[in-house]
Amino acid sequence: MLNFFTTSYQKIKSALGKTRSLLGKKIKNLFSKPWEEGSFDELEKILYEADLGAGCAGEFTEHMRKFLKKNPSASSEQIIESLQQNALTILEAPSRAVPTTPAGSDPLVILVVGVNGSGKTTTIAKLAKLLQSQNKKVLLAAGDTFRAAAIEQLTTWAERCGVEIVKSLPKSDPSAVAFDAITAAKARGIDVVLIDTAGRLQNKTDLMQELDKIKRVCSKVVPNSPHEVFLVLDANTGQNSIDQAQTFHQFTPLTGIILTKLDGSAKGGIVLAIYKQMGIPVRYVGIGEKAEDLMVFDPKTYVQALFESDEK
Ligand SMILES: Nc1nc2c(ncn2[C@@H]2O[C@H](COP(=O)(O)OP(=O)(O)O)[C@@H](O)[C@H]2O)c(=O)[nH]1
Ligand SMILES: [Mg+2]
Repeated sequence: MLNFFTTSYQKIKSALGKTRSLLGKKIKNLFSKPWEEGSFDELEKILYEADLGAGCAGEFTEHMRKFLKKNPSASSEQIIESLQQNALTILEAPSRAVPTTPAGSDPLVILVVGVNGSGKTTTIAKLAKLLQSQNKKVLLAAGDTFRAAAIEQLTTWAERCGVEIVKSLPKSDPSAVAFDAITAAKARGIDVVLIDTAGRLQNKTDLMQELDKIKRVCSKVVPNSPHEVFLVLDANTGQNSIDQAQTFHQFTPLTGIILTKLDGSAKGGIVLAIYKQMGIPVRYVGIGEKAEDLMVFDPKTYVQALFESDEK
């Protein structure tokens, strides 16, 4: 169990446990054997299995080839460090995301999208809790009007976190909910509005167009809003999450990705593949089902934890 003093490094390290057992230990074993040509293929395979994606795994292997040519007698610690540095270079490359900022006293409007079950509603509760801890006044908009249960779920979270919620009847127009929520937020001096949406499959054009309508309505109440569009992705989805991200991005330019269920996923390397292929930053990671199980994504901590094996 995590205790109160657990650092964020330990938290991310433990959330990446499954991925690390695929990656860190295997890489360490690989580099403790005499290096030969076949080792490059082995390295690429290890990286691929941790879901870094073919492009990223290939690039890392190429990087290693150059590094070892220049530093033929590098220790395994130096090699790991060089892999970490390469990963950091990927995560710190310029991003394609263009968030906007609210003007004057306007609330910050965040639209949360993603497929069913990815963790949108839970993540909204977690974000609300995080923002509250920064003394922000938060309001939730129950924009997933598709199922009554979704509205109830968000209501329960709002009560638990002690934040305001604007909701409507099941099957009502989600853009009307967004309109009411942002209007209320402006009137009540709210700092951040978090809009939940129905889980949509990325191939359902009508649902994607509904997102477009929500966005148009947002910008009518607060110009340039939504300021952020977060796509929630389940880390277990692996490479398919790149397809999801690409399709969503096409319909609704994303400003960030929230990767949920990193705890228990062996595919934590997907963060690198997403960044490499999409250029959209992972902003937060979900590491459990409770309201406090959300972390601001920090590339340095992530990269360090990802490649570290337990034995020093
Ligand atoms: N282990 C774990 N479970 C999560 C995380 N985020 C969400 N879940 C669970 O995933 C399930 C679906 O979440 P929900 O928020 O309802 O997804 P939505 O359909 O996208 O709104 C719920 O059982 C959540 O408790 C996470 O970071 N870790
Ligand atoms: Mg939901």
